[in-house]
Amino acid sequence: MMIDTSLIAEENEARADHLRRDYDTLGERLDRRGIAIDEIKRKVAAYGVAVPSWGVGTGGTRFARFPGKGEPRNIFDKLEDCSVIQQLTRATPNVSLHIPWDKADPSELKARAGALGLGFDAMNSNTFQDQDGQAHSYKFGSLSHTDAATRRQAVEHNLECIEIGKAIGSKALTVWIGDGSNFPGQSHFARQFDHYLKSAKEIYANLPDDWRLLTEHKMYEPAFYSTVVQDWGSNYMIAQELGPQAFCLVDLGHHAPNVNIEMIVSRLIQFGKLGGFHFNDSKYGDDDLDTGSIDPYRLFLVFNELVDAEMRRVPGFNPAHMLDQSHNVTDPIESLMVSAMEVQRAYAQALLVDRDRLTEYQQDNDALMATTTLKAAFRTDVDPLLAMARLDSGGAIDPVATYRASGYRQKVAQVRPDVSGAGGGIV
Ligand SMILES: [Mn+2]
Repeated sequence: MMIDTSLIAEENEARADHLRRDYDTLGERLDRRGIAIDEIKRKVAAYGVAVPSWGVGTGGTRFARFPGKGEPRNIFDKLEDCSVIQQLTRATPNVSLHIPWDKADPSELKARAGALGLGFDAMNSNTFQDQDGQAHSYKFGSLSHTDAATRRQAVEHNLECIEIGKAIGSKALTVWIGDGSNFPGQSHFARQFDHYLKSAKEIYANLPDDWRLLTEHKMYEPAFYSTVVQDWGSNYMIAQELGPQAFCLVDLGHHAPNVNIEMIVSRLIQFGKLGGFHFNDSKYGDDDLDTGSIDPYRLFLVFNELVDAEMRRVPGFNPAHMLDQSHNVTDPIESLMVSAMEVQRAYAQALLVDRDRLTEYQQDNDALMATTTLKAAFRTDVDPLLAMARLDSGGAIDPVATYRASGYRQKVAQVRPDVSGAGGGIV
C-alpha cells in the first residue's frame, strides 16, 4: 500500500477514544428514533463512489492551469494516487479511465490496479479534442458531424474504448460529446441530432451483453449557442431510441442554475433510465467545485431520491456513482477524499429519513411536517458513523490529517518532475 499501515494505526489510536464516545452518543440518539446505527454503518461501509483518473491531476480553467507539486505523470502514477484515496477513506474502490489520456497496455493496467486494491468503473471516450495524427478534426463536432468520415472515426474511437474496457473488467461506457454550435443557423438541429443517433446506435450495437451505455448531457460549453445532448429530455430520448442497455448519466453541474435536479433523478428512476452520476457542486454554472462544498442540501435531496428507490426495490435500479470535479486550488487527493466522504454523508443522512412518516405527511398534504422530516435527517451529524465505518475497514478516522502526516505529496514530488500547465479534462 502507498501509505504505511502503521502510520494509519498510530493516527487512529490518537482519535479512537473520542470517536467511540461520539459513536455511542449518536447510536443512542438514533435508537430513540427507532434506527439501529450499526445497520446504517453497514450500508455506508458497503457504499463506493468511483474516482475519475483525471481528477487526481490539478484542473484548470480556459484561462490557466496552475499545477501542484508531484503531479501524476501517467496513468500508473494516477492509480497510485487513487489508491491513497481508497486506502484512507475506504469509499473509492474503483477508478474511471479516460481514453486516450489513460491509454496503456490493458494487462499492465489490470495488474497494477489489482496490486493496489483497485478495480475499474465506466470507460470514458474523448471526441471533444483532437489527438496527434488524427485524420479528421472534431472542431465542428464528432458523432454528429456533417461529414460521414469524421462520424465514423468518432464511432471507431468509442468501439476501441469498449475493447480496452473489456480487457480490464469495465462494464460501462460513458459518452459525452462537445458537439453543438456557436451561432444561430450554424447547424440544422434535427439533421445534427439524427447524425448523433445513428452514430450512437452503431456504438450501442457493439456493446457486450453485460455492458451499459451511459450518455451524459451538458447544457453548454464548449458550444455556447446550442448543444446536441443539451438536457435530460434529449438524453432520455437517446436512451429510449437506443434500447434497454442505454441509460442517462446525470452530472450535477450540467444543468441551468436552480434546476430541480432531484426531480429529474426521480423521473429517470420512474422510467428505468437512470444510469449514473457525476458528482460535483456549482455556484454559477458547470463550475466543477468539490461535491457538497456549496449546496450539501441539494446533494442530500438527490440521495433522498436514490434511497427511496433503493427502499422500494425498483427493478433494475443500479446507477453508477462517480466524482467528476476540477481541483484548481487544492491538493486533488485531499479534495477527492473529502468529496467521497461528502457523498457518503449524503447517503447516510438519506438513510435516516423516516419514510413511513414522510409518506403519511405527503398523503395528508402536511407540507410543513413533510419537509421537517427531511430536515431532521439532514441535520443529523453522521460524522462518527462515517469515521467508524472507515476505522472498521482499515481506513483512517481523519483521512486528511493522516494523509498530511504521511508526507505522501512531498515524497512523490521528489520523483515526479514539475509539469507545465498543459492538459485539462473536465467533462
Ligand atoms: Mn461529467
